[in-house]
Amino acid sequence: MGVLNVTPDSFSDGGRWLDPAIAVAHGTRMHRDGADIVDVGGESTRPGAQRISIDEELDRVVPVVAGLVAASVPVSVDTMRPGVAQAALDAGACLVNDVSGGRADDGMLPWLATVDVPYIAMHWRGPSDVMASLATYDDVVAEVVAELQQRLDALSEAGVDLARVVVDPGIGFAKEADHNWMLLRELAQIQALGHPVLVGASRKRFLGSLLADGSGQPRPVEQRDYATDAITALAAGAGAWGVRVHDVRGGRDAVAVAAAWRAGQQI
Ligand code: PMM
Repeated sequence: MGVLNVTPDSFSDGGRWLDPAIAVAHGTRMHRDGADIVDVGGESTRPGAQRISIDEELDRVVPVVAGLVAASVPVSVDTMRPGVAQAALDAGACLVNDVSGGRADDGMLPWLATVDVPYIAMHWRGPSDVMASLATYDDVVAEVVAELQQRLDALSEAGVDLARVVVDPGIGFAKEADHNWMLLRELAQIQALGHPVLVGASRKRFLGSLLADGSGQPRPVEQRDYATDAITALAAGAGAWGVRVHDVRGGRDAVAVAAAWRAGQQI
């Protein structure tokens, strides 16, 4: 899954793809480079980010979704709002990626029951402006698994067919670095929920701190792709359904290596 943030303020690619034509060109390039799907988001979720209005989100997202669909690129929409998700589906998107797992908007789950598309439910504890204060766990893996299970139960109660639900541990969302590493180490426990698992670690802050220089300066965002590729290879090797990355070429190579490694032959 290639990341396409049509926002002024996302931590990695904020401001680069605000012009719809440039965004569509970049998304098309990611698809050509091997992204199976391009994930279009109009609202930044970086730590501390403020919410934007639905009109602003629609203005950012819909033209880009439509442009990519016109170029035959499979598109997912990264949104917490059912109104934006519906508009994106109307424009041809084929998957809904909700970082709040339906918790940010009470209308998401009832709406989801009325459509028939795959849905990614990410582990989320609260909006970006407060999530840092919610990163408290006794046992991060057990709690994330339990909270994802609650989302699956809520989805089922709302009438959503669970066969179309992907789960995501929400790397970096109300998580400190060691929470992220523990969740990655124990990915099998997320997979034991019985759903495909998406991992979104690309260029995130915990990679910056892992690769800090001698004086403790974090590795800059644009120099975190090799580490991201290592996570992709390990996640794919562990059987993740998908990875959400900015640099698709490196990610694709990492997936190819993991697939050959698992198969014991070139495939
Ligand atoms: N991370 C971000 C945004 N959307 N969606 C899913 N399912 N999983 C993630 O980990 C995730 C996401 C934030 O990263 P970005 O600013 O690079 O988009």
